[in-house]
Amino acid sequence: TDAQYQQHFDAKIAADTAIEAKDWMPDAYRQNLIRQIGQHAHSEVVGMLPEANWLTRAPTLRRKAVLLAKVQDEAGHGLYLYSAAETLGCSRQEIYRKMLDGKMKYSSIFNYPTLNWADIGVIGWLVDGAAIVNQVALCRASYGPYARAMVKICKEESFHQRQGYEAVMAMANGSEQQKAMLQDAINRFWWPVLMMFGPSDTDSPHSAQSMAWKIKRHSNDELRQKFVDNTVPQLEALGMTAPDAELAWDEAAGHYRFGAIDWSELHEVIKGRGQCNHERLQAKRRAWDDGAWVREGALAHATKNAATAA
Ligand code: FAQ
Repeated sequence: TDAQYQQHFDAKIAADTAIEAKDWMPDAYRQNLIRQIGQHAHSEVVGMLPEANWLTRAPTLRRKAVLLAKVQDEAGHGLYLYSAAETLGCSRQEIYRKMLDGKMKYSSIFNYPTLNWADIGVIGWLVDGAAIVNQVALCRASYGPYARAMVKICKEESFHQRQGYEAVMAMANGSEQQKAMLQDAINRFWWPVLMMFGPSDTDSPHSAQSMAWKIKRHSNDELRQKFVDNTVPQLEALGMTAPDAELAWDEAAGHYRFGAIDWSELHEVIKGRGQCNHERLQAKRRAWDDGAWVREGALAHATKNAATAA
């Protein structure tokens, strides 16, 4: 009976046994995973755009090769995640379409422009740094296919974070102009990066249930704090500052205290009114339309092969 299935599912969650694709699961658990994994996949795919903007303008061949590899990795992450979502019974086309139609979200951070080369270093360092803190926790998510995809993704993200830090180190040790560019990029990205972790725990509708199901192992605020604690020493090592007068070490708490986040900005960006929301969706819609001939060609080829085999 359903009650027995539910009991079996609850026992697995309690025992930290992974839920697999063919296992029974409550429909709300399935839908919640499709929502989160789908948004995560869309973020990887849309996340290629801000960096792709600088592929043709990277300062050296080495930087260009590294950035190309990183952007390709992001495409790969999108593919693993769409595959993980498909194991839950949704079609890739269907959720991709929802993203193109603005009915499914992707991370707020990719709605900010990349104005200069320093932004690319800062994305690798801070955006991938934030992504790792969030994704390391997801390696232990209760849904097996999602957790396993996260393990591989985290290994690649850690290379991304280091290449970003190496790029910003070069600028921090460079000319006064380079230092100023870096500080400006940090000033623009700092707060939006803190917003990547989602609304505060008191305003996060999905958190309680996702934590009970062990999809999320830590709350949004816990992960945000962990990121700040990791990052401030890196900021200091660069000789740079954060645009936050209240950022300070709290000896008693063993954490860095930071200023209030402007939640209205996150809400505006999530609602589609950020600086680049329109441009990002336009770019993805154009890519979808321009790729129609590839999909048609691949389908015709597969049909021909199947007929030959028969
Ligand atoms: N942006 O109740 P909660 C990357 C939405 S890293 C947009 O707290 P939840 C790597 C949320 O979806 C970035 N929307 O929700 C890379 C929900 O909306 P809904 C991707 C946000 O799910 C680097 C509503 O607000 N990483 O791509 C944001 O429990 C460089 C209420 O929020 C992931 O997606 C936001 N910042 O917690 C690629 C990680 N925050 O569905 C290229 C996986 C919240 O009700 C270059 N996801 N919302 O319409 C998660 O861990 C979670 O989904 C959270 C949100 C923590 C993002």
